[in-house]
Amino acid sequence: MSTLTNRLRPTDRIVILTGAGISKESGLDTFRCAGGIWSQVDLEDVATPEGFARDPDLVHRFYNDRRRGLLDPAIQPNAAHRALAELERRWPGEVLLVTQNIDDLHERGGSAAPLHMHGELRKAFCMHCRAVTDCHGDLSVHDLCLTCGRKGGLRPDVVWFGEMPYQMERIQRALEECDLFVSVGTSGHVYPAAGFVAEARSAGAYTVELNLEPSEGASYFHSSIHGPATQVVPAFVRDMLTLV
Ligand code: BV8
Repeated sequence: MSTLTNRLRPTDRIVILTGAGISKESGLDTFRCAGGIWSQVDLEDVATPEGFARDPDLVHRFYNDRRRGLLDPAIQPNAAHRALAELERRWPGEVLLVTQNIDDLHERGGSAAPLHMHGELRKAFCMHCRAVTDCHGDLSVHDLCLTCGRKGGLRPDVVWFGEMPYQMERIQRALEECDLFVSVGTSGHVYPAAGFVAEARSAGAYTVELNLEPSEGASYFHSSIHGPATQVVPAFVRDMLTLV
């Protein structure tokens, strides 16, 4: 950490990428850990446009269950979400929080505007008129779009495999310009997110991984701090804020 704090200035720009690991201690499953989501259901069936075309009811059930799970009072933002929100608030330089997660725990933990590159569970997308609307209940093929009034076009506003993640140009610009890239709770398995560390590093950023264990992209990081997010993230933010 001293290497990092010796070289950082409070005006430096930070890009943070989070994955399912940051929400694990809040009670949400990850995807590729033992017993994770992709061990319970085949991603081809529920996280691809082809799967949705084949069986929209199955896909709606999959996302309805996860959306309902977010309403469980036991599911709350944790100390890692809150620590990143504090860093956003107190760091004088620009901080861009990019999340692969489709839950709303960053917002509920105090982050002002997380960039959901893989979309959001609590949003619906109409394939007829392309409107994105809030969605707090179940979705089905029988629902009418509140914007265009047509039926059968609503899907979760979630980026599936083979689909373009959101705001990629904005993310690429931030990676080219940042001085520090921090990855939290992601396996580094899914692209293009998994390639962000290499892009940031080649553009001159210092790169740090905060994860339970080395990710698939571990070799790209200047430094790694391994442990549960609710321990390593608050400690990392505390060290960073000694510079402010
Ligand atoms: C695309 C849906 C064209 C939402 C998801 C090269 C370049 C570009 C694309 C590709 C490429 N190679 C392959 C591809 C295609 C594909 C891909 O990456 N396939 C993989 C399987 C190889 N990518 C795509 O299709 C993407 N789109 O390519 O469009 C394009 C091309 C170029 C540029 C732009 C666009 C679309 C990808 C999005 C797919 N949608 N999900 C949903 O249902 O949630 S992806 C899915 O995996 C999740 O959304 C999640 O966001 C994502 C990543 O998973 P993680 O968050 O990392 O979770 P995981 O379980 O894997 O890991 C958890 C980590 O946490 C672990 O490391 C664990 O150790 C750690 N952990 C656990 N507990 C804790 C912890 N850490 C800290 N504390 C703890 N307590």
